[in-house]
Amino acid sequence: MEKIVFPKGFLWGGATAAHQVEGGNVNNDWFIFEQKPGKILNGVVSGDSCDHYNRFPEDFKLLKKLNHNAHRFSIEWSRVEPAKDYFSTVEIDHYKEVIKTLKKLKIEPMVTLHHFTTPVWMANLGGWENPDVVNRFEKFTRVIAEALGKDVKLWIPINEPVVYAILSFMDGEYAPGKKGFLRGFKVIGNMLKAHALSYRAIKEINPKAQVGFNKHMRVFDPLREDNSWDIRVAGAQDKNFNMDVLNALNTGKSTGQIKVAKKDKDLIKGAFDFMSLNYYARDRIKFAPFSPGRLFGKAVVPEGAETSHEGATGERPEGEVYPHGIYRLLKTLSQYKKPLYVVENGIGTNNDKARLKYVARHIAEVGNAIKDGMDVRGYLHWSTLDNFEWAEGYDMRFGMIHVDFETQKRTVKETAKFFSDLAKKNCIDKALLKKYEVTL
Ligand code: IFM
Repeated sequence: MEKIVFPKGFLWGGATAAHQVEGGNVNNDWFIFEQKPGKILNGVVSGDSCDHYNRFPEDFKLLKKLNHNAHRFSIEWSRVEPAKDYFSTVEIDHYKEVIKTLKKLKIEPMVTLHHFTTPVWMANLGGWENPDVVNRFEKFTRVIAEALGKDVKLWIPINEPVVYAILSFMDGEYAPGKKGFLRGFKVIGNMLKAHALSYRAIKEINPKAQVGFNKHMRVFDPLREDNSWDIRVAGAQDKNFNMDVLNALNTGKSTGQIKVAKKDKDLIKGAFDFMSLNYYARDRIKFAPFSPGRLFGKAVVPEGAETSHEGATGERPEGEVYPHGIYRLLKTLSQYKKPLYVVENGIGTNNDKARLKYVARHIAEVGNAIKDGMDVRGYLHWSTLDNFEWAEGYDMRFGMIHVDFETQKRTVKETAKFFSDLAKKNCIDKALLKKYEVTL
């Protein structure tokens, strides 16, 4: 095999989100949601999670040992602003310390400002359905950027806006558990505007900051390649889930169901310095005449295909493991002519051999994308630590590092060792693949 070499300075690391790892988050809407029966698999609550709020110094030292040079995490809005207009200096200092610790270890911080959780006070005002959320989020952004801005180069205002709108406001599976098609699109519109206000606020405070738009993308291919209905609905899902929000951001114009007010055109148009991709799996779409809510398509995993979160016991629909998908999506994102980062990619499984293979194959495809001229600057794995996987609770494990939630003991999995060797070499070569007994 030909060696797959990554550019000098390429970012290697992992990603987490506050509510999934910190523990003790009691001022956000997820905390309220978790207490309701039947919302989380096996009735668990996030509780202490990985206790990363207290253990971050040791966790970061471990990441350093594993040759990570970047780390994505989120700042919990409900900690920093636990009550409307009250900003906690204690919590701001906590995140200053988090960033200082990373910088000391020469691990580049990438900061997310909203990752699925909203302060209870904001949720009580209607959360992301209330148009005022955009001003509230901008205010929170300004407080953080003023306090921490000079030490952070890479920012992501909002994690996965479309996924959030679907799961939290259309399907009701995530907090705050609301349902409704139009409601979901209203939320995407508000998130797009909030992203743009946050983008401009961060740039005003620190013009050198790089602020990216985050998109969870899936590959939608027809289940039956020659069936015109499958082709049509797969295309519609790709447009609706992947492309509309990206094109609304790029042009500042309403696209598909996403409405952008004319007065907001200049605010939104081009409000991103990089695109950040979260990629997990492919959906093979079959025409489903009785599924209007899913644009008449249904995702079907072809028989014998590897699935993206084997080992899960939950109800979550599975996707098909499809490493070349990451290449195809990076190519799609290249049309916006901005740098690209993969900021989530992983598999929820207790089988670490399957994870290692998944990671190796996806990273190889990222390497191929770079070789073919795409400007990819980093790969951050989801996730560094096993953590609270939202409605799936603690059963679905995505970490490179195993966490025993009883004792808080961390154990490095083989995948983490593979990743560490790869980050150190900055390439995939025969010796690496042989050592970990993996084929591409
Ligand atoms: O755990 C989530 C994360 O919070 C957002 N992206 C997908 C991950 C795996 O489901």
